[in-house]
Order: sequence, then C-alpha cells, then structure tokens
Amino acid sequence: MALKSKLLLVALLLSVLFLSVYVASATQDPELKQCRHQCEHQQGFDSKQREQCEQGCDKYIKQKREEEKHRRKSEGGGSFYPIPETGRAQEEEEEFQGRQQQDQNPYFFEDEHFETRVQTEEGRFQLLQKFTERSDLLRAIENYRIGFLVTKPHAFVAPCHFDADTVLFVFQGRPAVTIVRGEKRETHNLEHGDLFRIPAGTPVYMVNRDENEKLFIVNFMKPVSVPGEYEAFYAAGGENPESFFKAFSPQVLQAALKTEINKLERLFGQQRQGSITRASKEQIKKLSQQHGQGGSEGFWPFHGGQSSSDAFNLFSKHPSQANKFGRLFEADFNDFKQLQDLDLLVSFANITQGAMVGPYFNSRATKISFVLDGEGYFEMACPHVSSTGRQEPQPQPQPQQRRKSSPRYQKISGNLRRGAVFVAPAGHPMTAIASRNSNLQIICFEVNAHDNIRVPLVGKKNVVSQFDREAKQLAFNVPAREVDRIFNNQDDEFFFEGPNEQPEHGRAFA
Ligand SMILES: *[C@@H]1O[C@H](CO)[C@@H](O)[C@H](O)[C@H]1NC(C)=O
Ligand SMILES: [Cu+2]
Repeated sequence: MALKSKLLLVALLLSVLFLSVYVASATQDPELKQCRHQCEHQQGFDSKQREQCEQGCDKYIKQKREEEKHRRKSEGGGSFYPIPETGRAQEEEEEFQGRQQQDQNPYFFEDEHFETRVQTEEGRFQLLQKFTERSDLLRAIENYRIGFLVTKPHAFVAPCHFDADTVLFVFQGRPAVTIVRGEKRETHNLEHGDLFRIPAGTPVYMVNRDENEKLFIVNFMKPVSVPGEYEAFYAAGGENPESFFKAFSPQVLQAALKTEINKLERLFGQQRQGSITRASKEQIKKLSQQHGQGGSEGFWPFHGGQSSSDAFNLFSKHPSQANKFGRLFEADFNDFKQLQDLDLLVSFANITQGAMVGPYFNSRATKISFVLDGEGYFEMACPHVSSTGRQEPQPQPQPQQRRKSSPRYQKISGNLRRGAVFVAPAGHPMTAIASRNSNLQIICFEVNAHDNIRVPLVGKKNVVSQFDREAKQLAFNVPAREVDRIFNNQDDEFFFEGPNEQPEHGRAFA
C-alpha cells in the first residue's frame, strides 16, 4: 500500500517534469517569432535599431540552441562523428523553424554570426563562428577561422600571441606591425593591399599610424593547438586584458621573476582599458620605426622598400583578370612564399558597379569570401541542401545509399555588404553581382589551392564551348549549333555586364 502510493507519487513527479521540459522546448519557436515580431512593431525604431533588435533575438535563440545541444551531448546521446543529414541534425533543423531559411543556406554569414572577442573605445576584433558550428557541409574548412579588426586612427593593439597561423590583409589604415621572433624584433609598416603572415605563437603588437583613417584588417587563421579553436594569449596586461601570468601561483611567479609579490600585484593590476587603446603621436612615431633582422635600435637601412618576405602587396602585381567590369588581383605561393604551407591563395576582386563575376567553379579549392566594401548579392548552385525546405520534408538519402535520380541543385544566395562572408566549396558553380550603386570589393581566401583550376562556365573560355560537337548535341539534346550560339555569345572573360534587374528572390538590397 505504502509502496504503491510512493510509486504513484514518483510517476506523477516524473510526468510533471517531463511536461515542463516538453513545454519549455515547444515554446522556443514562438519565442523567436514573438521576439522578432516585437522588434518589427516597436514604435520609434529606425531600420537600423530594428535590425539590431532582430539580431538580438537571433543571438538569443542561437545561444539557447547551443545550450540545448550541449545538454543533449552531456546526456550521453551525442555521437562522436557528425551525424549525416538524417536523424538528429534534421530533428534540430525542424525544431527551429525560425532559422529555417538560414539553415538552408549554411554558406552565408552576416553580423550575427560573428563573435566580438575584443571591444574597447578604440576598436574591436570580431571572429566568425566556426564553420562546422554552422553546418557539417563545411567540414573541408573546419580548421580555418576568419576574423576582422577595426580600430580608430592612432590605436594601439596590445602584444599577444595566438595559437594559430595568421595571414592578415590590410584594407584600410596604415598599421605598423611588430613581431618578436627569438631575440629579434621586427617592425613592418604595412599599407593598403598588404598581406602579412604572423606565424603561430609569435608575439605581435601593432599601431595604426594613420591620423585620419580607421584601420580595417581581415584575418585568415589556421589554429594549431585545438583544431578550429582560436585564442589570444596576453603576456602584458592586468585585469583587461588579463595577463596569463596571473594564472600562475603567486609563489611560483615570485620565484620565477625574483620579485616580491606586492610589486607583481601592482604590475599585473593596472591595465583595465582593454587590449585596444590609444597611443600618442610620439609613441606612434617610435613604434613605427622599422627594425631590421638584427633587432638593433635605429633604422633598418633599407626601410621604405618591402625588404621582408613576411609581407606582399596584392596590388603590386598586374591583375590576373581585368576589364571594365572588374579587376582581380591574386597572390599564390609563387608571389608570397608564406602562403605555401597554408596551401592558400589570396585574391581581391573589385567588381564594377552593376557588373558580375562568373559563373565559374573552383576545381579543388574552397573559397571563403569576405566583403570589404560595396553591396550586391551572390548565387551558387548546391546539390547538398534540399530544395524543398519545410513544405515537403523528404528523407535525405544516406551517404551509402544510391540516389535514384540525378542531383537537384538548390539556389544558394545572399545579399552582400561589408562584413558578409560566403563560402563556395570546390566544384560549386557560383557568381557574385555588384549593385548599381557601388563597386563590390571582396577579399577571398582559397584553401586547398594547390593544383586548383578556375573553370569558367560562361564567357570567352567557357568549358561548355570546349565540348565536342557530338557531346553538346547528345548532352543538351539540341543541335550543337544552338549550344554554340548561346555559349559563344558572351565575348568577355571572368567579369561581365550584370543583370538589368535584381532577381525576384530574397530581400532587395539598397
Ligand atoms: C576598385 O575600383 C574602383 C573603381 O575603379 C576604384 O576607385 C577603387 O580604388 C578600386 N579599389 C581597389 C582596392 O583597388
Ligand atoms: Cu553543396
């Protein structure tokens, strides 16, 4: 009797618990909807405030989703291997219908996908989320990260080292970058268009020499300690940035530095302004004196010219593609030896307003594009995401199973503006179109660059024109003449005149 009632009580408790968990998870979607709804209908919000508000909603839901994932993992259900399309991944997809559109497009990143790692009065560093956090489809670039640094004029970025190899690209400002290697200190005065390699674990600091222009640097990183994770280590600092010295026991530090504890407390207790601060004119002058390999004080005799192999100016070379619709500058390891071990090619595309690039595809490389300036949109064909989305939830084939029909290609697209990132995996045909109002300027990092070939799909050297007559006829099932008439019609190469109208899809860009 007593046992029976106890059991009943336990059963009751369990069901209440279950119910509350169930209710909590079921309300997640409406929550996002409601949150966004509130942003939309908030009185007195201008479009920017509304956008920020909506981003706040997304961030909140994303965080929740993350927590959910961790909870599931810690409950033991997690599998070590990424789960293919079916099963839990899809379940998760279903759960967050608010994000459905985004999930259909794991190749496109905007503000909300960046994490702010440093933010001070003088500047900030933003790090793009890990690619595989977004989708397993991006496994090929799992161990690369993208970030950018923006500072005011005359800002100083405190010394630190990173557990990653970094290639940076200077788009704005004039940084003096100092790295310390062994007993040598080298300062490099960089300019617009410079690429610079910072080897992993190299202490580095910089200052923006420019009095008027902001500093804007894009970073490509390959982590070396925890694959895909990226951290900064500050030796010099206090509370903010925190010095890693403070992680050691006081007794240990006292012995190691042969200094009394109160002196150490003072040293490591002063800095609270963060890792990006303001430097004076005199300090900047001193900090931008270029030191040679000797590490001696004074002037490096050949400064002014790029004497170092650590830097390469992307615009110092002739463009590899150029016409009135755009220009492409490229650097591979022949130009800049430091790209070799990273298997990286860096390119800069300046697409004239109203013009377009491609369609083309890369044979082996996966291309990560970061929009530096301008507006426009991109489109890409992808057989990996389902074309139907929610309306027609069809079971995805297991990788081992054979598909019964030819692939279906989903149009992937996104509106581009400064800070947007899009990824074109190897083999995926893609194009980018500049708005009629401004040039679209993009810096691209192509990984797995060795032996990569860019295959043009339209224009002078397009691949279809090169097929045999018979192949054209058989494959299109129309006379080869007709194929040629279309594919030989475009005389330009790589950059072309863009479409007259913005396609119907998606949001309109300004
Ligand atoms: C891109 O092209 C425009 C127009 O030709 C030009 O004004 C601008 O300086 C170019 N940008 C770069 C970085 O070369
Ligand atoms: Cu795909």
